[in-house]
Amino acid sequence: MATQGNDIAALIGQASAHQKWPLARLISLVERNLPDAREQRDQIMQVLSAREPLDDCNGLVVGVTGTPGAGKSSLISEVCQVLLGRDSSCTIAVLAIDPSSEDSGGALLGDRTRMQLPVNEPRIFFRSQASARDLGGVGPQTFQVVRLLRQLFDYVIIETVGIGQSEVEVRQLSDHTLLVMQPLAGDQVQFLKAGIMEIPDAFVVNKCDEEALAQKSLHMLQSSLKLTHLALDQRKPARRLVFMTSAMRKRGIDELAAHLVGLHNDTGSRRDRKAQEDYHLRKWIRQEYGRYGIRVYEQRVLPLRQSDNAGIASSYEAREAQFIQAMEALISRL
Ligand SMILES: Nc1nc2c(ncn2[C@@H]2O[C@H](COP(=O)(O)OP(=O)(O)O)[C@@H](O)[C@H]2O)c(=O)[nH]1
Ligand SMILES: [Mg+2]
Repeated sequence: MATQGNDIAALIGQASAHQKWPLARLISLVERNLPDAREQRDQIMQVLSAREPLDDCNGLVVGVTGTPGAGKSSLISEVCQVLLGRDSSCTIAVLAIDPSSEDSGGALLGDRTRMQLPVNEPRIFFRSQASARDLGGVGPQTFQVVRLLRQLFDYVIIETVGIGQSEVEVRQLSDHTLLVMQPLAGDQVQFLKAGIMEIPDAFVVNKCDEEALAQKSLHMLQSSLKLTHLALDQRKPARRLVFMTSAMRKRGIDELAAHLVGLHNDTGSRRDRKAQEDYHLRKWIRQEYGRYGIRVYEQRVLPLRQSDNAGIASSYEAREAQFIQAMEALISRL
């Protein structure tokens, strides 16, 4: 069922007031991958950007990744409660990506209950996205949902399961990534092996319910970090933030929340959103049309936009539409 322009403006008005049904409806509109879906997404983004430029400094997007069971959901739930408690105008959207198949109702339910988010709190919105097709779960539709949510909420927190590639993907979605680990679970060694210690912006060692265990884990992580720098022959080792938390005992949560507030208030903490858009547009083109599609994009779309001084600075939807036009023109000549 198509949604008309007026309806879209009305939906956005209601979603801005954080009404759950209009939010859910808008999300399903931007998630759709049918031919007429692009036009609707274009309309939605235009209404949103008329209110506030899409690449402006809006919501802070935080990616939370780590092995299953590390305590990501529990931690997010605690951090959200602290954030909401600190500031009565604070709004948060939580997007939980479930990489398992569509029939994983159990897993989704599990996460929803684990995240004991306040039920009748209008300032928090929870959404889960099942994505069986993309490894690690971060698909093109995730990016579109994040683009929407960050215009409407102060914080967008994305939970993804860390299975290698997804860490790279989540970085392309977020401004800041947190890697959640369990103490002494051998996670550090695994991450070291996988060579992804460089990806997170900060580490969280959760389940530090006991002081001794917490200290031991901190040392292990610090030596892992040192080794990574040696192994990868990196530039000067950057100081990596490590948070020690216990979601169960509510320890270290205030510090982590304060860190996020600091990032939220710092306009310099947002990653280049135009570059992220370009990454996701190319990813979609590659998925749908392969390397040929990328060549068409680079040769026919980017120069076109550059001539009017826009380049990748023009809107995602404008470049997407031009790409499709270029493909159609080429196909019609066959
Ligand atoms: N002891 C302890 N258990 C925790 C802590 N945080 C989470 N858990 C437990 O660890 C299990 C997995 O937590 P969950 O938040 O679902 O992890 P996720 O898979 O990373 O989202 C659950 O049984 C939690 O109750 C913590 O700080 N200490
Ligand atoms: Mg979880």
